[in-house]
Amino acid sequence: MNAKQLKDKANTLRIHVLDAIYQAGTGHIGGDFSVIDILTCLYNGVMNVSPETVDDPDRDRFVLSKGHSVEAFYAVLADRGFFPMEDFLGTFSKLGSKFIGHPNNELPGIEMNTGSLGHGLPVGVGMALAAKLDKKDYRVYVVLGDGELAEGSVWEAFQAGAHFGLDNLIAVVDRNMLQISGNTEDVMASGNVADKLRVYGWDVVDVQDGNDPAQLLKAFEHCKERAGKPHAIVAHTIKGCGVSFIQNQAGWHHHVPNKEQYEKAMQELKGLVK
Ligand SMILES: Cc1ncc(C[n+]2csc(CCOP(=O)(O)OP(=O)(O)O)c2C)c(N)n1
Ligand SMILES: [Mg+2]
Repeated sequence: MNAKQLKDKANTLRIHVLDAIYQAGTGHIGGDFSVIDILTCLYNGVMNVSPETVDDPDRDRFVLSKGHSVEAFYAVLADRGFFPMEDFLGTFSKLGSKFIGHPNNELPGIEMNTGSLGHGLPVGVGMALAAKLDKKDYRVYVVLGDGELAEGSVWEAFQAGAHFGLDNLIAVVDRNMLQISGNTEDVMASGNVADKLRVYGWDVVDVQDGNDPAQLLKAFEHCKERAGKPHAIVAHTIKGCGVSFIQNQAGWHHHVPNKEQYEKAMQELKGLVK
């Protein structure tokens, strides 16, 4: 799939995410729209995983460490055929549904339950180290939020990843400059994340537009070609990307659109897909 097709797919999936959140009356729309281009690329060309290979020991592993962006994750997995889209859209966040408000590993294709920030990368390090010990070729992809970088466990994992030379580990930081309560640099400054990770011994690609599949695909390709160090992609994204009044607003981290906002957002997103 080329970059244009991936962007169209991501925007179509934004429409499903909007529907799911509006109908359920809950969800994290800002982080979903920030990360959905990254997830769309990973599951449509980058990672070696499919609905037929969810139990294959050689499959690539994926962990959504910023688990609150689960609506984007469910939409991308449904689109790839891991489960029916209607099951997600029809039951999301309802009593008894497996489609709960954070990733649920009872669903096919979900490796790890996440939501408590700061745990995905440490587990990803373990998965990548296991591949090395078992002499397997699979890669491990972990997506983190930039607010999540305030968790100390993340930095222990960055250190361990370099220590063990885990070049089969790819950490993607969704660098949208916002977290739940405001700008990341006001809440807990991360500064130049790429520079920090280089000092930690990681191979780093700074992606200027982390909502552009063309730039993301190039970065993922680079990671596959380089050996010796773990890889980090610092993806400079826009939180809420795709809807004018949602993007770059901390208040939309966990805000649910009312009817008027839903209709306006839907109109804007449909305009993007054409
Ligand atoms: C350990 C932990 N502390 C607090 C929270 C509450 N929380 C949920 S999302 C969030 C902000 C995350 O910001 P960021 O990682 O930047 O995500 P994004 O901007 O991509 O939505 C917080 C603090 C949590 N889920 N886990
Ligand atoms: Mg953020």
